[in-house]
Amino acid sequence: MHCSPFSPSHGVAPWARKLLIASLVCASLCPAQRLSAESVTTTAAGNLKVARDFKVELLYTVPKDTEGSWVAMCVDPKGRLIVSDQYGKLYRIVPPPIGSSAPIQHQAIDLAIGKAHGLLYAFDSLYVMVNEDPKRGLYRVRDTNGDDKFDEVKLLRHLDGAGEHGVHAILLAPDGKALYVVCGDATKLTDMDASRVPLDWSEDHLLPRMSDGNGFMKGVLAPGGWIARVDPEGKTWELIAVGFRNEFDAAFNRAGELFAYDADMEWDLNTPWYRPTRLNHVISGAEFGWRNGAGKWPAYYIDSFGAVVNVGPGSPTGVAFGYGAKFPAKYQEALFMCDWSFGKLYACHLTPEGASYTGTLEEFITGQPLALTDVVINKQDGAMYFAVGGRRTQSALYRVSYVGKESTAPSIGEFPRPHGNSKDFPRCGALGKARLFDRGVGRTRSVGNELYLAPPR
Ligand SMILES: [Ca+2]
Ligand SMILES: [Ca+2]
Repeated sequence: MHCSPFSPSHGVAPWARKLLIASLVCASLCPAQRLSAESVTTTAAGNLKVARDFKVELLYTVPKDTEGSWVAMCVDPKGRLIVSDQYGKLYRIVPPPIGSSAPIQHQAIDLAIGKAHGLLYAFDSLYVMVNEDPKRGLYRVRDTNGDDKFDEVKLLRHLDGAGEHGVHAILLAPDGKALYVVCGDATKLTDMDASRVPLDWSEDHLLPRMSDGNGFMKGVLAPGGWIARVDPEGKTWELIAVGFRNEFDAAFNRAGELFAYDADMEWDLNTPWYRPTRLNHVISGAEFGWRNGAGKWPAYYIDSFGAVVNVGPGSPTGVAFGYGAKFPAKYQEALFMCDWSFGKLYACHLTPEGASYTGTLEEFITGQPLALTDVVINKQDGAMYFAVGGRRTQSALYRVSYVGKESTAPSIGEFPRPHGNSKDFPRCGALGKARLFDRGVGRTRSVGNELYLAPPR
């Protein structure tokens, strides 16, 4: 359908077009390093621009013909990485100790599972968000006999959403009791047992809409990309937020607040309705107002919620907080955000403001090409790992460690909740001040200088 993934054969796929834009930009700036879907090669660590006192190692160049191109990663409790080929298998990787020049050890996980955009090790299981397969959806993979080899694959819920706008990430809930599932706008909503989002979305247009260029995903209407909370057995689903374009990944901060890095529609550039790629603070019950073409909600709509940071053109992929990294405190607390098309790994430094946050972006690591797909922190060795690849391009695994003199002691984690966050009154939006409503009793309420919006109809 519409947007098959990192597939070079689909010229209308947004990432394909972005690659072209990146290629044109690159061609004008650095003719010797042109980027194209067919010719992306591995960039040596020494050719990357890296934040001061950080070191990057190219750990592994993925043999494209046999192991494909890696787009998702997670870390297991022993500090091993599990990665997924976009169109193939899962692999388990033992990275060499930091400072050692030994090669990585890795092996294929020989089970009928792979083709994932999201991986998570939790509840003594590997959760896999299978995308490029007719049997796509949320899976649980376990080692049932304790021999350190996975042997059971169980489909928890089929999800209807293929390709680059389909089934994406899976996260552990901050209370450690549930999972959060992240899906792009081509993923149909699955049956929900509950919803924090008022179930009354519509296209909400007064004037006729101009559809996306070339009619791209014309039939894909509200609510767009969505995030749901799911129990570890995959049985009970609760809708948390909707209205994203294509948030490939998301992450919780220490305070339990969720952030998603949403995509833009690059064909909207220079139109009044263009929304840049942006970091959204995913508050309970939010509707971020993605709509096809000219119908999308601008950030100033009172019933939407703006961005923590507007990033600009790009292709958002993996995100991760720096918690657990042996980095200076500033970077332990940063949210790392991968941009696939422009080869930028941002460190976003967040500051509470009102009921939400503001953030400043730092280009932590950049390269041409550096088609970033996912980033994780390995708490066992305190290093960051990131993968490049996607759309069958040349893939590789890199490691980032801190080699400067600042303390890398665990940050004390004083990451305050934004003002106005409470269990009883989930925030539904903010433009400077908090605007909350009480879904529990269904009435409007104001506290202090905060305005609580009317309850859902
Ligand atoms: Ca086993
Ligand atoms: Ca990820």
